[in-house]
Amino acid sequence: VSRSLKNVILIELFVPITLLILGIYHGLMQTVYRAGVIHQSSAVKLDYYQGLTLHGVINAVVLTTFFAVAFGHATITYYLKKEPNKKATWTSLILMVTGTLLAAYAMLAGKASVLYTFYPPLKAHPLFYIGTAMLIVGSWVPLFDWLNVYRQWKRENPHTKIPLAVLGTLVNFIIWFTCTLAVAYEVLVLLLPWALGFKATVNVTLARTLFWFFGHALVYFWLLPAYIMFYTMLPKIAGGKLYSDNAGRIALFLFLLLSVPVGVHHQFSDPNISQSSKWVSTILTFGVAVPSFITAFTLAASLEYAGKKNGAKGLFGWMGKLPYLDHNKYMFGYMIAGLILFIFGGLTGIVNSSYALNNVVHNTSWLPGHFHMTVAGPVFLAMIGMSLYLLSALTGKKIFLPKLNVVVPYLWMIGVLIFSAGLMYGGLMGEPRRTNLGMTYLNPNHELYHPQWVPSTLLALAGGIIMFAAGMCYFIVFFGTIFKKKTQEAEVYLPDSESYHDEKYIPLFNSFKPWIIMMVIIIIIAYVPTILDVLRLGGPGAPPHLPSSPTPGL
Ligand code: HAS
Ligand code: HEM
Repeated sequence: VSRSLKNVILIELFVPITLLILGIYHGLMQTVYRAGVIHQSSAVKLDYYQGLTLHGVINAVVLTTFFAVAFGHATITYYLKKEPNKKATWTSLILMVTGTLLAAYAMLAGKASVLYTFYPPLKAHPLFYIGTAMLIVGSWVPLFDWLNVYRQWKRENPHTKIPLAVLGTLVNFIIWFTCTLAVAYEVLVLLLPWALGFKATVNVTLARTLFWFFGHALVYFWLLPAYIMFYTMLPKIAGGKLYSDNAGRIALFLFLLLSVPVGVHHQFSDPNISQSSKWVSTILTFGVAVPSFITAFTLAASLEYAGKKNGAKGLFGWMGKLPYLDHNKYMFGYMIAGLILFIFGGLTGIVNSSYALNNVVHNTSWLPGHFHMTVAGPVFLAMIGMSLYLLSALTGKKIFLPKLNVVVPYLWMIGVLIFSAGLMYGGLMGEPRRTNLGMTYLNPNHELYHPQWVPSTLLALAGGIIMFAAGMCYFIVFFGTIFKKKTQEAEVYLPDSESYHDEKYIPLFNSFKPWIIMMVIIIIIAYVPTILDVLRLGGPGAPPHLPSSPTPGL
């Protein structure tokens, strides 16, 4: 790897991990507000919603986008043995860093407390929207450059299977490019002119719909770098092989088909979208769970094989023969802890997507319970684990405090399980999300005091404290590694699993075109009626109400 690319990747890891200190601090503060430990609207000069915005944006938008680009550079370079273009990598980095600084300024100045979903009627300072747009455009640049590198590789290797990690990276960024087109339109055409004062009003329902066109594909953009690691690295680190290479390909292409057209499942309660569009969204969402089920069974089979290779006997003996605490194989811990969380994250996702059940959980604290077991579970753990791995590989420095490092993911996992259990238990009793409970419901001196939410919020607080402790241990290891002396050759080596069933070359699983065409068709089927609904029912005034339908507007 050239010095230039090394520096780009290292900066792309260093910037978000440093900001993460602020992001994790605000996570803890959220549990403190919610449990009613403090009864105030701000702490350390930062307002409640300002803190929640910083928490969501830094952890779920900045960290994930920077990491996906850095990891993409690493996988493309390692597997295709060709480096991305120098100018493109630096242009992308500069755009992303500048955009992040602009958005960070707006948030820290208290002028953009619009939450990480930033749709109206909440309004931010124009710099927040400009910064976000720059971050997104910066992350587009590598895709077009990687596609060039890929085409060149394909010409030289016409009948070779696309390496799974490269397939995953390209699928992920095609999803990302497609879904961000909608949010770019939302930001540039609807929000920015409104924030700059050129337009007095904004179409809230259209903006929300465009946001969620982006918003659910976003979660798979977060997930796929972790999936790439699970398919290509986990089996090898565990001591075995990937059960089936084709299973990985099918799962990745199914994500390409189904990640975007499911956004309406975030809008089941929006009155301006018809029941039929919502029903289609439920069915497609069940569909997008399929590649994760395929992944669950493929990985379980791969781990079983590894455990048996490591000497396990009996039906479940393999579970005991995996390198959970081997500090030389610490990435195993970061991945398995995330996978265990994802079993619960996935099941709760299916509850959310069931149209009728969604009524019970929507906008309650059940939701943050769900997504801390997904984005703050497999995604976050894989990302911070791999950041450490790349840091050590690219600088030639050994990990600082390896025995502490190996327990970090398990500590985090225990924290998340307790934290999410508290939030979900509370959610089923009606505890709202995005609410400073300490001001009212969790304040014994307030007339709205809800003592039945005391146990659930205390449970979430206990989990939050454990997660915070795990986060601090991680920072000690990460920054400690930066300050160590270089003791080994600085090179990128990614553990690359062999396949147990290495199926022969099948053109359909090695070409993007047919899948992209199918993706566009499914998006049209799901979104044309939805947008028509929004334009028809989401105009000015209250939505029409028919007594025959319990949902207004249909
Ligand atoms: Fe979700 C809301 C439905 C996956 C993130 N989701 C959210 C929000 C976030 C989020 C951030 O339908 C909140 C947005 C907001 O602020 O309003 N979600 C789903 C479904 C899935 C799903 C069906 N979500 C994710 C992932 C996320 C994420 C992944 C982040 C990365 N979600 C919803 C819905 C809503 C929602 C509704 C809106 C709700 C509302 O009302 O607002 C599926 O993709 C999940 C499929 C997953 C599985 C699990 C497979 C299990 C695996 C582990 C295997 C373990 C092994 C280890 C092999 C089927 C792969 C075994 C070894 C041993 C040793 C034991
Ligand atoms: C929101 C806690 C780490 C992503 C929240 C909420 C709490 C919380 C209590 C607010 C729930 C609400 O009132 O609606 C924590 C703690 C963490 C942590 C204690 C660790 C110490 C993370 C990580 C990620 C993440 C690592 C992602 C990588 C989010 C997102 C939101 C959120 C996206 C939603 C913000 C919003 O509703 O606008 N977190 N969190 N969190 N968290 Fe975390």
